[in-house]
Amino acid sequence: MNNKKPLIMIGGGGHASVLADILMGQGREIIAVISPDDVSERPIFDGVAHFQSDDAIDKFSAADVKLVNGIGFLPRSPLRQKLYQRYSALGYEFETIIASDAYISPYASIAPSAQILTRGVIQTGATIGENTIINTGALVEHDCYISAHNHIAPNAVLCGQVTTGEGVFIGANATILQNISIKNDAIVAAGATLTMCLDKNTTHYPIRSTEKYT
Ligand code: JB3
Repeated sequence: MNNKKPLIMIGGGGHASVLADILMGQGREIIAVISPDDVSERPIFDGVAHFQSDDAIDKFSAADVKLVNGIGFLPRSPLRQKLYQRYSALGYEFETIIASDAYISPYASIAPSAQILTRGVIQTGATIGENTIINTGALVEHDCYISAHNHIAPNAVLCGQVTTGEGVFIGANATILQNISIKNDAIVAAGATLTMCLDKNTTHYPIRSTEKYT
């Protein structure tokens, strides 16, 4: 019997379903989903109480439950962070999620509320900030420092000593070379290779095959 607190899922879409899959596989109980959109199309939420308004959280005491941030993080979308901060300000705690088949070095540091999904790899000396998603199959190499509210998308590769500011999005299959720093709210597009530091609020795209790689 799991003696951990029951969970409330914030959001009921794709990201929430992936997290619910991991958590239910670990024996955790999800007692409610809060999302304005219908969840009846998602069998994983069958039998879970569904509330459409965020105000429904008032039905649950912060002492008795933990929340799961089931809102994904897409470039320039503040919703995930906004809801995290709203609920945190109300005194609710977000669960830290580590998939059973993720690798976390004993010498890595994972902040509470971070989410390390299936086959995520966090190597020695790496730090993962609060409310950050390390998505399926993403690799965070030794001594990386990933700040709060980042999304490292599926199969992204961060070589050693990469650092990011808050709100950074690194797209699926992107590669970041070692010692690169990426400033707040910057975006590395899916499939891109980043070989130089990236300033805040800027976006780096894959080199088009017709362009000479400089
Ligand atoms: O790329 C990958 C592997 N996953 C993506 C993820 C990182 O981001 C995924 O493919 C999607 O692009 C996105 O996942 P997400 O956020 O689950 O997207 P979607 O399936 O559209 O679900 C959004 C959920 O947020 C829906 O259930 C909405 O009802 C809910 N939502 C929207 N606004 C809200 C609010 N929920 C609450 N509680 N409050 C809101 O204000």
